[in-house]
Amino acid sequence: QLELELGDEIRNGDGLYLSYQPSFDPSGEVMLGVEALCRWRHPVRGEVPPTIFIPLAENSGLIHLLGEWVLRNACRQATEWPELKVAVNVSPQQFKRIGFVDLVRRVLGETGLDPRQLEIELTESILVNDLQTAEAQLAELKKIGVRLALDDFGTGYSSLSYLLALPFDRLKIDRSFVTRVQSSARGAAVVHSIISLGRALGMQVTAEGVDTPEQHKFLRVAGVHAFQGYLFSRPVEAGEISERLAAQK
Ligand code: G
Ligand code: G
Ligand code: MN
Ligand code: NA
Repeated sequence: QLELELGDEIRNGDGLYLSYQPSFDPSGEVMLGVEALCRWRHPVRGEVPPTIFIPLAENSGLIHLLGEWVLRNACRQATEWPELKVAVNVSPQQFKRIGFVDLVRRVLGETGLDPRQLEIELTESILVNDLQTAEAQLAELKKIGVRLALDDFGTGYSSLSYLLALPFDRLKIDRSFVTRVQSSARGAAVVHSIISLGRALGMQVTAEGVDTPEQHKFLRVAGVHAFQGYLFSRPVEAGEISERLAAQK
């Protein structure tokens, strides 16, 4: 039932929208980019959490339609924010589908967005089963000029050597590691090593889910480039991002 409603919503509803969570430079004051996060305001149920409707879309095939909607809307919006990078989450099914790279190229063309502003967020699970195809696909995306981010880093099962041979521009340290930096020496050591690995390989390193000043300080000293989390900002609607950009000038 919910699945049918989601399909209608994507095709011709007005209940879907994007929230944008900013990321900041180490000072925590300058916005560097935003991550587009899909939201669904259901007429009867209210807000349906993405942890419900994203898996529903993935398991029903609707993720292709939904993903295209997200990509198009995020790219169109991003043209109003030339100073920001805009990150879009892409599910493994979308990434693996023939024609995904063409879709990205087409949406960039239609919206006129500078490819360098777009960051595609992928997780390690894209590497499961067919590493060769994934590598070729990543190379195609790099050719278009978009940036690639490895999301939820550290939570998957891929071999580190494989992962690090791939052309990712950014590594996003999963929230579960960030939570542990203050609580144990081991937690701190793991995060230190992720950061130095990313930096040594020339990647930008983002910390996700930063929600205390102590975590911020630890990560800043450890060399993290970009900060995302409730300490700085929750996801907000597009108008709010525009207002903050205006205030920042
Ligand atoms: O926004 P929130 O933290 O509640 O998101 C929950 C999960 O849903 C996260 O894993 C996030 O990556 C995912 N998600 C949110 N928006 C999108 C989207 O547009 N596409 C995909 N594939 N995942 C999304
Ligand atoms: O899997 P992904 O990293 O794309 O998930 C992003 C999700 O993380 C969003 O749903 C967002 O609301 C959530 N999020 C972002 N910052 C924080 C934070 O500081 N604390 C918690 N608990 N969740 C966060
Ligand atoms: Mn993400
Ligand atoms: Na993440």
